[in-house]
Amino acid sequence: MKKSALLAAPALAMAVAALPATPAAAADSWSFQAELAPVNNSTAAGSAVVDVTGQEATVTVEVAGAPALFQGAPYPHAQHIHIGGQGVCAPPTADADGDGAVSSMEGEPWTGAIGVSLTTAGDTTPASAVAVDRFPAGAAYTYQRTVPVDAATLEALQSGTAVVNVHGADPAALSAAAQAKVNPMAPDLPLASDVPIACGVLAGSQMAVPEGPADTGVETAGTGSATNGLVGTAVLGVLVLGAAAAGLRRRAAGGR
Ligand SMILES: [Cu+2]
Repeated sequence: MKKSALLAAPALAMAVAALPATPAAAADSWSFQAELAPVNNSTAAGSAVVDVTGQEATVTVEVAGAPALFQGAPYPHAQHIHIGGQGVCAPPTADADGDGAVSSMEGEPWTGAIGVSLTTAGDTTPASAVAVDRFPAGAAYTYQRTVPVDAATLEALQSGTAVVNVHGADPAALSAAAQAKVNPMAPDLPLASDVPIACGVLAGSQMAVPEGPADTGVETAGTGSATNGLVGTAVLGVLVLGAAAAGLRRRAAGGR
């Protein structure tokens, strides 16, 4: 019995070693999701999905409960993928100047700087951080656009440190001190236009699936795991064949 197990083991090990390379078609595409939760005492919330293929990402952002109007017009809500920080939304304690609001600048050590500006048209680099005429506006919206992603943004997404921030607070919801300040990135606008109202950390669904022999189950979805399932069956086949062959050899040697 011991001998047959030993004979079967190398065949299994070889088959398993080939597993991680099998879903090669999925190697340059990933999906990331974030639940956007209210920050800075806002009522805004929603979700973000970032589907990366190669050097492009289709980004979908859904927001509801945001301030509707700003100076009588639909309130433009700047939205970005922040990268290079700690990969968390800024906590209330990030309010360094004590005005009751955590501005983008104050939150940057946590969220990171802007990697992608999720504009509705044109440029999507950090240069468009406050391009208020090219962001979705109003109390609720669904945004979808395919944008370029650079290496730094892709790295942040893959390491789980990319953070989606939606900006544009209701001035009336801020303290008098915060209301009196200007947006440091656009001094003709009030600080309120900069203050984050919803935030979420992007987590990769595919990244959560570990590669290796343990991942041959049927619980996970997608083409990658379907392939794994097939390979898993093949591994089992190899094992059965190996054991059968070993059994035959053992029987022949034993003479029974
Ligand atoms: Cu931002």
